[in-house]
Amino acid sequence: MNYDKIDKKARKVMETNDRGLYTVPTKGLYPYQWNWDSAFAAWGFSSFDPKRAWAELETLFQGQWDTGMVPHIVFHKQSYGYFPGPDVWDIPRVPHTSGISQPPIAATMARSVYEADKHYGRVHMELLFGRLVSWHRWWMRNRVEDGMVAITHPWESGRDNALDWDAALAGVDTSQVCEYHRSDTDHVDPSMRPSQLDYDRYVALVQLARESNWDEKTIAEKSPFRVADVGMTFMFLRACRDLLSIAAEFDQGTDEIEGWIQTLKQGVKSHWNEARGFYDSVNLRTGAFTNTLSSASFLNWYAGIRDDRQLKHLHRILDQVRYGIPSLDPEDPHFDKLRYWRGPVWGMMNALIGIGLAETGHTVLAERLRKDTQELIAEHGFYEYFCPVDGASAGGGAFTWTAAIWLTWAS
Ligand code: 2M8
Repeated sequence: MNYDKIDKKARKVMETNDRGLYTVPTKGLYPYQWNWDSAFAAWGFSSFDPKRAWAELETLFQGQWDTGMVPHIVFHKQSYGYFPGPDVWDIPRVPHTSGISQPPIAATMARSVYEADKHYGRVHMELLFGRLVSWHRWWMRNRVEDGMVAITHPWESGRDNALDWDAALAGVDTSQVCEYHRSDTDHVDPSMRPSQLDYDRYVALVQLARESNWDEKTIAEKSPFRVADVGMTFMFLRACRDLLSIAAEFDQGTDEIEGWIQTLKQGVKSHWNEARGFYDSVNLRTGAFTNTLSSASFLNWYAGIRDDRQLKHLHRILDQVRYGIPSLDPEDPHFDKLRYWRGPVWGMMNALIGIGLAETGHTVLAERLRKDTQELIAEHGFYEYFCPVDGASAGGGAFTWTAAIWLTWAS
């Protein structure tokens, strides 16, 4: 396999999705700037163009609200063919944005971008640092409960139709959902996307938050959906550690961030599902575990939590599928090898899990994940996700974050 050629293709994917100062995840299916996709994109750009990498992050933060929240989509330019667009969110600000957030990995990726070229990055980091702190503060103030990070919409998790959300979504009333046309299934086979019932519930939750004027307290009181997402807690804890390291290097105060890390480390304990023997999400409306072993459960090492109790699950799963790590345990009755976040393997999740494993000394496992991902991309292309059983490509093609992790981690 000629990796130089694939490197070139990866850059080409990023260039094709480049809209000047931000990238789209892939053209057609996702025509706007997405939050954590852009963080991955910045990391990818840092391997060949630091200037462009910083622009990606800085453009994302143009969407930051006065509250500190950084939205999951920034609608810089109108583009038809995606639902829900800016008219549905209906938020009076420019640039237009969605009203919910997404996994806060920007501090982690900003640190990587900075470390790739400290000389060029210094001034950019100085400018971005305060914005990162205010976003993290927003999470701590509004979303951290018992040290765990709560999501108010499945889209916030980045793992839209993960099984973790099913029980909480069952309480969402869809009787008042307006008529709408979902565009995702115009681009991708519906069997690889969330169900219609899922979509109705997603839209109902957007309507509820819009009627609450996007006020966090009102949403917390009114919404039936509030889940402590194990993936979010791990990724946020990791991001706080990275923010702390930046703060120390730039002679900024560290006490507040250290406090956040302590709180989140306590919260990690509440994610441990003793009966099932894995880290799990918690339905905050009932206090019940979701009993879901997803790829996000394996982000503990990435968060700096050196706990090997899940290794037996990791080995079992890797023995069961050819390409790890699937987004849902293949032994779960809901496992669906091509349906989005209910079975497929995602390159960027492998990258995060693999980095965590490598950092904590599990080098053989980390290398297995890297090789699996390398093979998937080299043989099938820069797809959004893949079948963990036979590697078949799935979802959107020419995907930014798949190209980004090729350039930075998989190749
Ligand atoms: C997917 O989510 C969007 C909604 O945000 C969608 O399906 O319409 C998820 O995979 C999410 O994690 C990702 O950021 C987004 C764009 O790639 O697509």
